Amino acid sequence: MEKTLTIGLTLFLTLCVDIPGAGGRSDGAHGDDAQKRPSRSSDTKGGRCSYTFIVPQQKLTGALCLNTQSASANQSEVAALRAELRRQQEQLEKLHGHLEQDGSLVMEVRALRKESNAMNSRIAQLYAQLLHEVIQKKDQALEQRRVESILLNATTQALQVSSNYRELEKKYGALTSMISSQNQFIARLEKRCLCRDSTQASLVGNQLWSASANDVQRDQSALPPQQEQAVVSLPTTTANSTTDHPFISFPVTKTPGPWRDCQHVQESGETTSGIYLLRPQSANRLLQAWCEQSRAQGGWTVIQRRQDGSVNFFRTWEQYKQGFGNLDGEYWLGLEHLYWLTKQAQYKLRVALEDWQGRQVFAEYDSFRLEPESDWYRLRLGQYHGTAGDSLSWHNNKAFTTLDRDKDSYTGNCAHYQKGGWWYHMCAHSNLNGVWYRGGHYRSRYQDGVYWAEFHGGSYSLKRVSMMIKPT
Ligand SMILES: [Ca+2]
Repeated sequence: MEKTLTIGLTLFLTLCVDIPGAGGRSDGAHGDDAQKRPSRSSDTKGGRCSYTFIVPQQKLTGALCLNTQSASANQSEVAALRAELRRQQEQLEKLHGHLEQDGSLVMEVRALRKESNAMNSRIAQLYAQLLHEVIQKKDQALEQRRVESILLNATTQALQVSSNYRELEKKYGALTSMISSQNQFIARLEKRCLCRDSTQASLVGNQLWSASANDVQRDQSALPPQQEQAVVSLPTTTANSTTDHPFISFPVTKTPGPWRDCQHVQESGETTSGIYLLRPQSANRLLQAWCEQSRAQGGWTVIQRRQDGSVNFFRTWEQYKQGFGNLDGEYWLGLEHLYWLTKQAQYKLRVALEDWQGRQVFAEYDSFRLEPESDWYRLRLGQYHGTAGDSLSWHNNKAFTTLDRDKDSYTGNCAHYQKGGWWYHMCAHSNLNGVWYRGGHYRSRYQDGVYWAEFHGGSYSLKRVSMMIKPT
């Protein structure tokens, strides 16, 4: 039997037990014991005793069992106590388990803290690295700005130099023009003075002219030494019966020019071959050209000449358009000039060829003109007659092609293979603007010599060639 008592009560129990043979005196004999048990009071009246237990006030958490009956009751109490003990032990074990769990948690927390510290350290390291990189990038940006500034300065300087160069060119052009007019003025003065020694006077004039014109030409540096010598040992104008030998000659003219073409020059009474100033009708442009006044009745405007390989003919459209080379040597007059010249009248073309054995032939076409640049300076050619054979009629009605402008009928660019601009078909029966090979037959991967197929075939590079035009 179990009874749960509430906490905080003072339990007062009085038990009355009948003890036979036990007198009250005995209590008196043990009065000290009574004193020693302050919580006990006794009442001996009627042979009954009573005990008073004063239980200290305490908090009872578990069940309180009271057994006053028997030993079996005590045993059950013991069993209950044991059960209680076991239960408390279990609780203890649980608590112990909790404690252990708490311990592992602590360990885990420690590990986490450690990890966190490591992470912090790593973050600090990364931050330092980042700072370093940022600083480095700033340095690089500064360096880049410095280089850009240098580049800008260099570009400005280059532009300045270019501008200066253009100014110099202008001044040079003006000086050349001035020399030209002075030369004509000298010539007129000479005539007024009725100076009989015209040969000497013309020599002076020629020297002035040759000095200026020689510089005007772009490819002057390419002239071979013997040609430079030819300039120095200038022949007299009366000796200019042929253009076989390169020389400079600016004749003293009766009229100042410019002329429409070389036939106009001839009609003006000028009979000396040389460089003259021309201005085609309706063309607002001046040009210089070599006038051939001795061969084939004269009056020929030379539009192309090859004789020593001193000028490179592998050039761009713009250069073929404007002309290049040396007027007293190898040159190309220029497609634009040709267009304006052949626009003013009907012209014929004469192609003069000479091989390495000195044999000279010619091919003439009774009409020759070019279409404008918008039609790629297309060739319009008349009937052939001559001694060289016809190697140009195949190119009639063909556009002009250069290394940078492919207008030919071939899938590739013929100018790349033949190393010069021409009115290519697919590709050519003739090309007088190819590579000037010495000695005639040449070895090359391509058919790129100066050739006229009807005269020695395509693998023979001619020694001298010239193309000239004249009104019919
Ligand atoms: Ca082509």
